[in-house]
Amino acid sequence: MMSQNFNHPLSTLSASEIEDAVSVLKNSNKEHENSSFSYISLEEPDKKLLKEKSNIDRFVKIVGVDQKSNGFEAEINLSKKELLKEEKISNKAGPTYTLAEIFKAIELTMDDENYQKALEKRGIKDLSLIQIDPWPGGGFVNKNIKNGNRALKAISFLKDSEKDNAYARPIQGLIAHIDLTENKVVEVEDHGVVEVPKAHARYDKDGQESLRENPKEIAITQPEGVGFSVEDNLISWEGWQLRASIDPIEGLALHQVSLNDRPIFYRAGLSDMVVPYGSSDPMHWWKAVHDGTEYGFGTMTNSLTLGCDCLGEIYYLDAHKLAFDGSVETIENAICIHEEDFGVQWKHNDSTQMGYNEVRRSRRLVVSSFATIGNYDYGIFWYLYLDGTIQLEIKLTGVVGISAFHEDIHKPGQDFKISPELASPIHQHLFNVRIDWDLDDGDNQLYETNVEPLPINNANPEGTQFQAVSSHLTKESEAQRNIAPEKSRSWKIVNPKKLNKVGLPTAYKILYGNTPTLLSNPDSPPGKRAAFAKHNIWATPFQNEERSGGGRHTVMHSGEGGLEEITAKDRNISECDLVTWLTFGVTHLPRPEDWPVMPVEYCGVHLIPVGFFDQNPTINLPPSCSSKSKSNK
Ligand SMILES: [Cu+2]
Repeated sequence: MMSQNFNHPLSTLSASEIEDAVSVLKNSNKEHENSSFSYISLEEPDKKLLKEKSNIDRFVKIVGVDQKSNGFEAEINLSKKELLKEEKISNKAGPTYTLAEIFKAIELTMDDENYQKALEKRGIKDLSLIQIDPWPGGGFVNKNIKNGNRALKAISFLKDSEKDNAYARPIQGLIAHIDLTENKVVEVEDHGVVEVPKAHARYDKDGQESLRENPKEIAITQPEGVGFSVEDNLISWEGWQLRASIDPIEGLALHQVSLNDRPIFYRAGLSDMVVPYGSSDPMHWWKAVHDGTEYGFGTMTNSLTLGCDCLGEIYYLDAHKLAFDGSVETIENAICIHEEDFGVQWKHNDSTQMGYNEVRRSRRLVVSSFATIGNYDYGIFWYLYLDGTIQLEIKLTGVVGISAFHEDIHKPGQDFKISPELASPIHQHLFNVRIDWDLDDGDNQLYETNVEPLPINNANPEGTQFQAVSSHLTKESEAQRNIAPEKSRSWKIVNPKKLNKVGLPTAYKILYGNTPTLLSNPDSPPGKRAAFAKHNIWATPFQNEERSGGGRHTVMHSGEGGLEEITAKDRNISECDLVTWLTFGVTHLPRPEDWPVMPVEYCGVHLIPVGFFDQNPTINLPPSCSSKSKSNK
């Protein structure tokens, strides 16, 4: 158990630290007895200070909404047990919704007469099986919501039993608008009755007609023990060192990632994400939720189950969070750490030496977590490899957005039939990951490389030649770039002061596969609110308070504080404490196979050493083969 004293300035917050912080806040300001809380987060110490000394005071931030529905942010010195400052947050760009607000929206909707009448029109009288899903009220704010008030929109589904999957039976056409500040439903939009779909679509085992036979068990065992060690939240493995934590907004965050005592990056986390919908369906066209800043992605982190979520020899880290009512909730097994075999690392079969075969196996360290935000589940998986590669993979699963299908409402290309009665709208999931680089312990530069064919001329008479062209991106405006697979475009983080054996600066490459950018019009509310998603890469000189791609507080906001504003000064980034903001994701065209629950879809980015090492860093791997493997011979 963690004691009240933290082990390291980047140790995760303990339950007792959260309790202390809440009592400091409530003792300093009695009004907070009735506040509801969005989250508590560790105010990470200045990294320069952290490099110099480890005895640093501990600071936290508590964010929430007071009884009058005004947002607040309080900074507390935990070491001195004192409230440093408290600020009101403008509700024009307000703090993350609290669970109390979500419950309130559900209750107000349930009790609303117009809502009940609209249900009656659909033949629904029993409210006990209605599921109401509140969605953020920003972006397209209902005309009856007063300027500066907090709001939610609610859509509904009908279950037929406790265990039913409500999403199979959407109540089409009905949207309730809730003013959280005024405590009332201000409008029930009704776009007309469409029959509630009849078919059920459960995804639990009891909901299936039959189950296939149990597949033969795959047991991952490590009879000699695992190859990694964990102390507090510090993880060590094969030369890698890093800390892992759950940030209430970003979810799984990595800190101080180094390899063989050479720093690579100081911090990486999901700065924001957005899920914009592209359908004209009245139930969906306005949706563009920022799951990080609007709902608190990290606060929705799952407790993982051994052998199901994580297979093999697992080390778990717990996380503690501040619940809306001021109590502490522990998320057991929030972060899963384990090793995975990853096929062949390198191989050569030398045909000149009678097929003499050298082969080494690859493995990776996996640090992962899952968060569920409404109907969707997102896995954040960081992989560290023996060859210096770092991979971030996001896994998307859960239940897609749905409507009761109607041929007058739904359009091919925008709405996809996923069952005879259901249509699912086209949409995107766009993630923005902020990486604060510290490559080889110094200031860094950013380069873009494109591979281009050379013109036919005397030097290239047959037109066979092509070349890589690298350019140094020296200003924020130059570093707002998109992928170009036809040019094998990539970006490189460089430490100009550290040279490798061939005399070139050490570097890491940012490599994407296929990934989209935002498809909403740039002048539309989602285009402005999620401007970070317009480019696959942005770069800025480090500023501690610049942490969120969409803006620090995005509830009801119209785009304040996001990357477009952050980079508006067009600062110099030619050689600095460099931060990159990487946007990637998927454009989701739902298919029948996504129903009733979506098989995992993957997206992400690779960070690959380029001249960071002088040769293949896995050349010294011993040629050991697994003694436990069996074959038919
Ligand atoms: Cu999707």
